[in-house]
Amino acid sequence: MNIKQVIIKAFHDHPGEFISGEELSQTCGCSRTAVWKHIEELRKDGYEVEAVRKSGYRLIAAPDRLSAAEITAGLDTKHIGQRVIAYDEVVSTQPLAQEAAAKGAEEGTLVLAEMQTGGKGRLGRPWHSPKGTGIWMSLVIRPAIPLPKTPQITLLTAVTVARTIREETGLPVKIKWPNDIFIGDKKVCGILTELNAESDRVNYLVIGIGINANSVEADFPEELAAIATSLRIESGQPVKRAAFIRQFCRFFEEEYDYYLQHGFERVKTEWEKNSYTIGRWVSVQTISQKLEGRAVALDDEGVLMVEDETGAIHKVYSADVNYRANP
Ligand code: BTX
Repeated sequence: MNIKQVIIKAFHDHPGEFISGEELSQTCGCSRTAVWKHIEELRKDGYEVEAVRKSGYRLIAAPDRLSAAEITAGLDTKHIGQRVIAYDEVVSTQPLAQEAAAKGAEEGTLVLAEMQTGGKGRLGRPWHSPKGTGIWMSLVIRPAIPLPKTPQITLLTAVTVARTIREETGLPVKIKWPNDIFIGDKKVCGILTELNAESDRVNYLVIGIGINANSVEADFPEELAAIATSLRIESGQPVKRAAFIRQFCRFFEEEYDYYLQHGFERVKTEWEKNSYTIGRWVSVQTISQKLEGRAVALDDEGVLMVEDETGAIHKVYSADVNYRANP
């Protein structure tokens, strides 16, 4: 941690309290003048800090910016989110996270940006990522699992995002196969998992997560207005993005550690419980086939099972699913 990060952490550890210059200088291992200079820099970054002679410094308000210091201050995970690479504007966080992973970035590294000019969805689709409104982040993980199990990680991520939204906002969320989070009939989050592997060994996964956090209706272009929503639109409250990300990191680590030790069962149950898809009549387009039927369950590996009109069960590994009125 650099000195600014240490000061921010100290403020987070003492909410609403004054911390003396002397105490901060000891915590940071630098002079009181150096503390003062760093406080000035924090002010330039948008932090509102009160300074009172003899009492010290007190944080009045932190900016809603996704800096590494804001996210890691008070984050009590072992790995997930402990290293954050934060940008103002990027094309997409995905290739940056892949590059970091290829250079050895440790498990749990988060790459995020205030804005993406070329945010990526699945199958080359765009992901609209305007400035300062969302959570656009890519998480690097290195699970020791066989290649065919990697789609389970997308389902695990969806379950974790859903839980975080519920806990942080109280909103009712549903997961749409395989990786969209919906509130009502509108998408609030998309997940894109990319993989680097050799034969049967996973080197790393980069999980891209896009959450419309504080967007207002005017932030969505016309083509998204009817299909997209944000946490703020739904709850009427702005979301504290750094706190949201910390909570996501905690839940992800808990779920991921459990999964690595005990397998997929818990994610499967949780996914089915939160599913928008199970029980619905769907039309499925894979690379090789098109079929219609009722989505009945996930199998033990996380594959979607669809029962057609003849009662035959089809396994859907990777596909786009559209919803139909029940026949
Ligand atoms: P997807 O292919 O399931 O969804 C893309 C589709 O969703 C688009 O074609 C469009 O219809 C719709 N869409 C685009 N932007 C939004 C939005 N902001 N809200 C709701 N709907 C939208 C989902 O792909 C995977 C998205 C991952 C995004 C993250 S952000 C961090 C990381 N970096 C990056 O470039 N991508 C990931």
